[in-house]
Amino acid sequence: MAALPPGSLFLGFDSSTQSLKATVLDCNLNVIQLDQIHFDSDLPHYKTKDGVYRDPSDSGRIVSPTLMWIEALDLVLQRLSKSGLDFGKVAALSGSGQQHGSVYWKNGSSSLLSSLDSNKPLLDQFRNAFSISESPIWMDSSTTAQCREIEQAVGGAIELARITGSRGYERFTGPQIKKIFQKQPDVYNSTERISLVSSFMASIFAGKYASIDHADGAGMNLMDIEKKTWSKVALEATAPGLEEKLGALAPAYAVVGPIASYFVERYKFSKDCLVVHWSGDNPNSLAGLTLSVPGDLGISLGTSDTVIGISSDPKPGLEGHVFPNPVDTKGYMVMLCYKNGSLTREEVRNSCAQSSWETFNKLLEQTPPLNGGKLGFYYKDHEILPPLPIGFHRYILQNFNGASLEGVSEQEVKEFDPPSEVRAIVEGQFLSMRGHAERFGMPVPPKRIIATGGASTNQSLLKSIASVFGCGVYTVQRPDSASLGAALRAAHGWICNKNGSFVPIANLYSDKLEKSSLSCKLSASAGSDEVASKYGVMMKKRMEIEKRLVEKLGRH
Ligand code: XUL
Repeated sequence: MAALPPGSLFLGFDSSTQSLKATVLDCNLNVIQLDQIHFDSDLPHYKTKDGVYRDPSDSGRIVSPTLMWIEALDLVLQRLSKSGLDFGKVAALSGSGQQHGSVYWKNGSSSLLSSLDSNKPLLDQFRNAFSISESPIWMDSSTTAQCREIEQAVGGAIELARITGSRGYERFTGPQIKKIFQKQPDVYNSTERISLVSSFMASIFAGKYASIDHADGAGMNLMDIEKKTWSKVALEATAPGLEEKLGALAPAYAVVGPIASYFVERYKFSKDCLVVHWSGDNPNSLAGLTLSVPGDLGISLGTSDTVIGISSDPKPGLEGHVFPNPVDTKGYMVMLCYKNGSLTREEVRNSCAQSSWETFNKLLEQTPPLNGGKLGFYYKDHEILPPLPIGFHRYILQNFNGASLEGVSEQEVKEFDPPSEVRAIVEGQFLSMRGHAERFGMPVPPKRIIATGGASTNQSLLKSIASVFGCGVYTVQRPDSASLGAALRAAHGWICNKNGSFVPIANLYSDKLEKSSLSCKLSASAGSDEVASKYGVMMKKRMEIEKRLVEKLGRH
């Protein structure tokens, strides 16, 4: 097998909701450089809040300006160059896109892509390239009607999950495309190509339309996850002439092509630098966390909180998502996704802990596990799992001793004291993850949990995860596993290309994992089995209350 050439570098990006990050790995898989563009503060003229626009006139509509992502790309390359990165050494690049978000290329834009002028910034050249200037993103929840229509057309929610890996979800790209087709047919008809955020960024680097990869493609309610082709019934249920606008699918480890001459001339990349297909941030995190056996669970604590694991024989159902594994030819990844992650924790921090994480952590640590039976549901944004609207719901469990639910009843209350509120949001989020992971068939208890994402640097949160799940929690050296995973996948794509066929990703790091930036360490030991079992009882009650809330308030 070919080895990574000495002196070569691999560049990974993460085009996420709030920022564009870049991570550079050397050929020993050590991070040598990082940079980040924060949309709200570095590009204030777009006037985004948390990288998005929340549309007050259309409930649940959440979008981001497509051009902002392009401007961020030019800016991050300039910053990397200023801090001394020799782009000429980059053998391959790849990236992560926030999943599900979509970009609509106007008729005629393919010739624009292939003829970029390296004397001009990217932004100037793409101003007229899109038929829609605001890309719908994963936070959008305005397509419930389209989800139900698609489910019905293919034979029901379970059938859609069986084919595509997920039932209809508002943020998934198929329902978003259907809404555009229904509400703005002219716009749909003037679109020659629809990209995901991932394939959109790859297209710019390659100077031609890049395929959607199998892992991110599974987040659209459009791909047959077994055959890894577009599903005819799902396409038909969504919009006419769609297959042509989506282009062919490709494995994540395949190469789109060499980098476009624009980047060779403007940033001095080598003309041999390969663009490896970009994928979703969660699939790339799976790669970056080196999750490899069923029972390894990844928990990403970011704008969205996600739980990811791997499975050789997944059973898609009404809960969670199944995607092909981006670094394997056979396996799958399974995932749960929560919209109310860091931003909601921050809201409670601001109202109960004087806007300070230090105070928040102190309050968390001074309250007992199980919170004296106080249980909370906190949705600052429309939640995905469960499908509930904005709202906070608080309960006190009467007669709760953690042994069984016999004689336990709940009383709804208006508020908790600040310390209880802090513990209630933290325990509530992790209990929900445990409950849904168990129901989705992820191994219980997990063998180990690897935590990542911005909030995984918070030791108090890690301790809570360890005690709710009853297993050790590990952390990687860097919390940004999506851009690290993308850089690793760039190296993987390079090796597969050199080899002329797929190479298991473990071959890249088997002899050097401990010495590389991919190594992980135990950050919180498993809590006591007794406490974990009491949390198990509390979790059952939580799932009961959640079911009732969904029946009463949920999106159907
Ligand atoms: C996953 C999802 C989010 C985004 C965040 O389904 O919607 O995790 O990928 O970038």
